[in-house]
Amino acid sequence: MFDKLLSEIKKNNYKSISKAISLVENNNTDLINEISSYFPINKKVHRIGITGPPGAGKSSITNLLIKKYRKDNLKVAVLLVDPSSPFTKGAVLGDRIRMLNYYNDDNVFIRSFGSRGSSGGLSENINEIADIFSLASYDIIIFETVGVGQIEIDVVEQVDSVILVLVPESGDDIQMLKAGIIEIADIFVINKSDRSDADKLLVSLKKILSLVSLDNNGLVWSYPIIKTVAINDFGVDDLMKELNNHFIFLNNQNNIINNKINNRYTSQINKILNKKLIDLFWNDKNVEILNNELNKDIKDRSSPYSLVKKLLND
Ligand SMILES: Nc1nc2c(ncn2[C@@H]2O[C@H](COP(=O)(O)OP(=O)(O)OP(=O)(O)O)[C@@H](O)[C@H]2O)c(=O)[nH]1
Ligand SMILES: [Mg+2]
Repeated sequence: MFDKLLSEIKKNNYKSISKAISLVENNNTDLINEISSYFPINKKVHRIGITGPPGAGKSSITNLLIKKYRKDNLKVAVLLVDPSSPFTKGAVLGDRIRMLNYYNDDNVFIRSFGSRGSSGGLSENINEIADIFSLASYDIIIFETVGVGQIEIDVVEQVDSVILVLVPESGDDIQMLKAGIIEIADIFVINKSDRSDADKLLVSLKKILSLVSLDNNGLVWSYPIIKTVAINDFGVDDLMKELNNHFIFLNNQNNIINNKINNRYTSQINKILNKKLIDLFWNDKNVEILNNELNKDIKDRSSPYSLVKKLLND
């Protein structure tokens, strides 16, 4: 059914890639199944997540990474998960304009996604979206997300290497570290290190990292902290070096990459199961039980828990 679309994707046809992504994002199961039938796709795309608070410099860093990867003749896709906050819309527009530098480069694909209102279409189908880029022979996919909401965390959890970008002056960053992103991050960046207090953050970050047990199946990854000044292209070469090191690390330490792959696989199975089970569950009989309850006055209804109990007959 999608033979033509898939063969165009293999030829790196921008429009076809874009169309396939939209279809997948809207949970087009036919296409998702066809993509799955190519599974496993051999080409290893390095999936990079770059996350951090609004305005930390994620896009500035991403822009430099694109430039540097292109110098190495690698194909790069950048997927921006738009912040849901209306306050940052201007910045998203800015990202688009800055990234228009690559408009004429067929080997750079840039697209932004709304994280609100897409009902998780992106985060639910990250694997399929990554597979589309594998088919089109991309080397790198960068997912830029603002590290706040669940959807963003869901995205970041499914990549190979996670960069957490922090800035010296924001106290909230430490809050975010507590919120669990620190366990997901592989590389820490202190951007805007041209400002004072970068070293203060470096010290507290080191302290926090020494407290949190970052377990990678007993294998040692150094969790580098890199100071950068994106506007001067300072430190981003080091970041790229660490990204490459991390990818090599993942691929050398078989049990780790397998662990990541296994987690991804399991989460995909769960995702499919959730959907199928819910669809199966809502047969006519169960819909009737729910409707009966809805027809009652609110004060006469069973609690949601007891109704579920009744629905499950337990
Ligand atoms: N002083 C200084 N400013 C920087 C640095 N890096 C980025 N900026 C500026 O910070 C602002 C935000 O940068 P972006 O790259 O758009 O940040 P972002 O994290 O992508 O922002 P959102 O996508 O809106 O969350 C821009 O005005 C940049 O020019 C830096 O190292 N030093
Ligand atoms: Mg940005």
